[in-house]
Amino acid sequence: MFDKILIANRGEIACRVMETARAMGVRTVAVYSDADAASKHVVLADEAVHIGGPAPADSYLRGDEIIRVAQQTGAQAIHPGYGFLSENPKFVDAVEAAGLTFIGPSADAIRKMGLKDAAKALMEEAGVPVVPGYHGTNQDAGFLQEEAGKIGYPVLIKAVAGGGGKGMRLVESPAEFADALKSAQGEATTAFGNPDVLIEKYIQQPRHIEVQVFGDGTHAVHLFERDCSLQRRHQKVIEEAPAPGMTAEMRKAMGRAGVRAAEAIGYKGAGTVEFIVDGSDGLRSDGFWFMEMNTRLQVEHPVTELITGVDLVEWQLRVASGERLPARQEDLTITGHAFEARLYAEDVPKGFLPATGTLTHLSFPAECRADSGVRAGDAISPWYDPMIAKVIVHGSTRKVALSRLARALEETEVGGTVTNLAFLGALAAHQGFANGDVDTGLIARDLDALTAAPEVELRHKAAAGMVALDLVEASPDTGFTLWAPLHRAVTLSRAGEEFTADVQVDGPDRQLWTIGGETVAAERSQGQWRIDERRMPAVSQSGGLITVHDAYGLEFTAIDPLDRDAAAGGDSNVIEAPMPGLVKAVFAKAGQSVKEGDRLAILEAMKMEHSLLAARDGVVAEVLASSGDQVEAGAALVRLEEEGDG
Ligand code: MV4
Repeated sequence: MFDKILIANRGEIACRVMETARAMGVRTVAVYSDADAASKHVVLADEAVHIGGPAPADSYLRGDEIIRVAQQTGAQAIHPGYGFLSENPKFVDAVEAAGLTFIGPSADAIRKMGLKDAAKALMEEAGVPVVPGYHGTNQDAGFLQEEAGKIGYPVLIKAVAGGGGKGMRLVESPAEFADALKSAQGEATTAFGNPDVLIEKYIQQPRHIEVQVFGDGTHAVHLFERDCSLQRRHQKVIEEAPAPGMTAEMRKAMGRAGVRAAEAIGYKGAGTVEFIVDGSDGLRSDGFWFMEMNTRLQVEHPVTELITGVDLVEWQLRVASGERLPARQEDLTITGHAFEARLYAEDVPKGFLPATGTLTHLSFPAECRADSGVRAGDAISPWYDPMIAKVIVHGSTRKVALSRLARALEETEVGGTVTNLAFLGALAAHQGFANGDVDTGLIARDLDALTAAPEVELRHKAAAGMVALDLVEASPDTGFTLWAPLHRAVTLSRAGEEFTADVQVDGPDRQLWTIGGETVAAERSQGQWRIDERRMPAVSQSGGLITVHDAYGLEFTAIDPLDRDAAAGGDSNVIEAPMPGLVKAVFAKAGQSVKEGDRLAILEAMKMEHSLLAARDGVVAEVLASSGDQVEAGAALVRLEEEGDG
């Protein structure tokens, strides 16, 4: 086994790898950017080395610098985590050329899976089912259309270099083919510098089921499947293992196909073979097809760990250090069911826009596994993926595990930023999901219900008022009776609506709150406040942002009467870039009338496109950015006329 390894990553996956390394007695070296100098992964490591600026290109993508740090610190191997350098064959070559071990597959195996058409041909040869279609080199438009006719419409055109749905076009009939092909090739050229496409039969109501494989370079085993069908715009939201509705026969067939795929490329380490499954009418043993192979440990690996009892990072370190596969196929079994929900700092009403902020409060119930790279007090910065944590649960059955997930999400508390917690909670309570009727279209179909604003009760408003007026900790010992006025009031806002909360303080343990003409009592006994006869939820405060930790976190803003505009939650006149990125499109034109929620621009950042929406109805005064601009976080893109102007 290695004595010391370097982790070429940050956040939760760097922490995850370090925890196992530590448990195995392996020392760890962290690398970090300026933005991560005090982060959790730096503190967890035995030593940490600064490698550059906050932009990934200046730090976590600097392969040469990372290799130099490994040599300097005496690390024998490099764990790449996921993202960053994890699937970069040139980095693997450089690591090996430096005499170090890459904890993962060979550069050759990564290259073989890098291009969709070549990977598909290889898999077909290895006896892995692939979607019927054309994946050859002839890119002549007339020829491709002929192939589409042979496959039968509807067909899907995909970029061979593609991923995440980029360069993908659904074609329903021959008449649409030529235009769709042109547009797919154009997008593929812009995004990947490679216009080549392949044509596939379109699978209706697809499910995404992937097989976890593990190889030693020659032989491979599989650790069963995960279902990742709950996605929003190709981003996974909730994953589970095993897949609902999976039969023993189909599991065997998929597992075998995964092992064949891994062995065909001499795979070493943890990998995932993704299949598309026709979910329109139950699962069938002949109804799954190879999509792609991810040659790394994946974000959702913990659900596999919880149902198999295997620590996949331990296996990675053992196999990379030269040990044989730690288990035979027949030793591996499934126990119970597991779910993972990805908790993000994002603004769901603003179209799931990534958010930033300092986490003034962060707590998870003891009953779940929370894999996180941040602690209370840490910032979610605009530089990286805004994932706060993965909330992971296990239960004896799917039903038990799902109720544990729902409970864990209800008991998760995040203060200091908006999150997708309520959205995750709504998914965990979704009837179709509970029935196991999952497919990749579920979220889009029920988006309105899943993103509905929660009911705010009087007691929540009173709780926010208590925080704003600093009346939670009031006690006679702190001289309460000396300074307490009989009546105080504060103006708060939530979701653009303002209200005034008026309190009559009857003593250190009793307050009467009047809000919108209704009155509730807050009473304290044995140190616990009750409002309207209900236990007061936990609360947290970050600057002017107050979070009442009920209904997945209700955010209020305290309005300072001396500084109304600043406290009202930002300037609704200006649409700003929420993070650094590339302006992909600007739809707003000066003089144009817009409605709240209208899409005014698209910003590409963190490998995703984000719609920037109008915060209110109004008229566009000025367009300050154009398509193709690289902008900083906070850059003004579109300005609306002052309300009441003109
Ligand atoms: C498909 C498909 C239907 N038929 N291929 C989307 C991203 C890329 N990795 C593969 N994708 C799809 N390929 C055929 N022949 C539907 C999708 C698809 C999808 C696949 C997996 C998970 C979510 C998805 C969401 C929309 C479309």
